[in-house]
Amino acid sequence: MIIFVGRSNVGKSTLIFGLTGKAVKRGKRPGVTRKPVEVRWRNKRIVDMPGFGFMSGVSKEVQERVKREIVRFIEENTEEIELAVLVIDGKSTLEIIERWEKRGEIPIDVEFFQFLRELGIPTIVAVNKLDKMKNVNATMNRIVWKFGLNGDWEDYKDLFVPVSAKFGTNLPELMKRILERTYQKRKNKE
Ligand SMILES: Nc1nc2c(ncn2[C@@H]2O[C@H](COP(=O)(O)OP(=O)(O)O)[C@@H](O)[C@H]2O)c(=O)[nH]1
Ligand SMILES: [Mg+2]
Repeated sequence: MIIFVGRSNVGKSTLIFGLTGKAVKRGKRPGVTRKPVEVRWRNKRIVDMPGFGFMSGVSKEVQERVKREIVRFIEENTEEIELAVLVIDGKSTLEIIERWEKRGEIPIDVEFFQFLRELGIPTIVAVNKLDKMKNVNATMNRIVWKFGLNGDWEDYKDLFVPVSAKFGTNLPELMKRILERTYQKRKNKE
């Protein structure tokens, strides 16, 4: 099973479609009313998770409930999840992360990244909306640093992949990284 996690509106569903050609249903208020949505692709289960974090018009309690449900789903399926693709919006992510940091909180994307690592779930961060990003290199370096890793993007090109789900930019690279990681897992199990 490969899961796609991230905030609402970062492009999870668009990315799954871009990679697999499978359309995932979109609810009227994605992330709130939706359960994880599953499609099958190359004999794998691809799961589009509800969006976490802030959504306009959604109460703090509902946000918290959605987050708890995502965490529970991941904990209950840890053994089965061979890879998580954490999708972030490359245009707005740094601003959002810095806003959380100023409040003394751990940004939710960073928290999920660490949570997945603690569970030993291989994770790739798809930095989406590349078409809207300026200074890609500098932005990617800062993102890597904000996610708590030492070094530059150069050192983590297999983990942090900028893409444009909408325009298909760099999707072959992301696909390659996904297949590498899922193959690795299989090999380790043998
Ligand atoms: N500019 C741009 N917009 C994108 C990209 N990927 C998705 N979007 C748009 O972002 C919005 C949210 O996409 P969606 O896939 O529904 O996000 P989800 O809530 O994470 O599943 C839609 O309007 C998409 O067309 C991208 O790479 N570039
Ligand atoms: Mg969606």
